[in-house]
Amino acid sequence: MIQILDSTLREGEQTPGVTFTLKEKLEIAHLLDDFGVDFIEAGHPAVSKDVRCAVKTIANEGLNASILAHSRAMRSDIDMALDCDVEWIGLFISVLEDRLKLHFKKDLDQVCCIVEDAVQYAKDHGLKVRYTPEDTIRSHFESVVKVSKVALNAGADRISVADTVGAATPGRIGTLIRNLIDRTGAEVNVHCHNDIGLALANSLAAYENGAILVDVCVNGLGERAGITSLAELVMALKVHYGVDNGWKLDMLPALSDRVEELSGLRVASNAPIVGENAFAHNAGLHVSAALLKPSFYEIFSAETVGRTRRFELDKLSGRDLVGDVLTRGGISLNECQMSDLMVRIKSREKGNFTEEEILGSAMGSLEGQ
Ligand code: HCA
Ligand code: CU
Repeated sequence: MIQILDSTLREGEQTPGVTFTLKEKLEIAHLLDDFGVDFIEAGHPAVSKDVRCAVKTIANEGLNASILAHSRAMRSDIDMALDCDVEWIGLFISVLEDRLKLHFKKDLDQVCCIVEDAVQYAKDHGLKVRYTPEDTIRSHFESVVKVSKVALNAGADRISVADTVGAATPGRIGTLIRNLIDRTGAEVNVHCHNDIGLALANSLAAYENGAILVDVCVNGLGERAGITSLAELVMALKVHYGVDNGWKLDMLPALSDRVEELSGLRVASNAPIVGENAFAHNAGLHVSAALLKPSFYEIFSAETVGRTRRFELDKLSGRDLVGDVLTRGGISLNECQMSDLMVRIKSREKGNFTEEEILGSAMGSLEGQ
């Protein structure tokens, strides 16, 4: 089993320059719910009145997804989450040596007491709890085990391994997760930042080693370089592990487009799955093979995610594509005219052609007969 928690409304709103209104959050929450994520992390209620209002509104929308509020490990934050009517709370506090000493000025035992109190308090008030030892990857493993056991004994339902600064490698996070499960018996979640571009690989390694839930954001939003992208995770799970949780895959482009619009954060043209070029073929050889059978150059078909493939027309194009354009345009050239047209196409050093330009040029050849 693998579940997905989408954090576009919490981690995603921590993307520099990105904020969402209540109306926008509701729209995104509904899209995510229709798509089929298991959890929506709706926000951190202690941040502001409008975040509280959004979390509460989303929690009362009657969505299929479970709604989780993010919270520091303190009663005042938990009270605010309780006011929002959420089912789940995500409590976090770091046990990283440096943070304990320099930032919290507490030792590990004191932080364990804080965690114990917070988890117990949340559980006593009817919440389901996941506890995250923030920056799990860079923390001493024994500290992580110790605080996780405290959280579990206090009633925590899950432990989340956070790679807060993208410091993990697949091998390292996989081993950590396997060992944490062995040592604590916890149901483990994972949250991977993308600072070196490894968020997806690390999330998959976590899954392979027993994690039951992966955190994602639409378009990989999040602090700095963001976290694992929803579209990439879902397609990797489907293509490489045969996982299909009934997700509406053809919603991925619309979800991405809408979040792109609302966040103002542009998706790169070469972004996997949702980027403009994700199903665009260019070189003549690629195009002639893909025209014959798309899977020669597509790991999964564009249609799987509700997209169409595109063929780029420029000096790299070959006769198959040009011939296809002409056939669709109802134009038939003889061998000599076709050769002339190909020479004209191949002599444009920079830039591409539209189909209309190709057809216009072909018409010219016909008229010049
Ligand atoms: C943060 C850090 C966090 C927390 C994750 C969690 C991380 O923004 O507060 O609480 O599960 O990456 O560690 O996003
Ligand atoms: Cu994070």
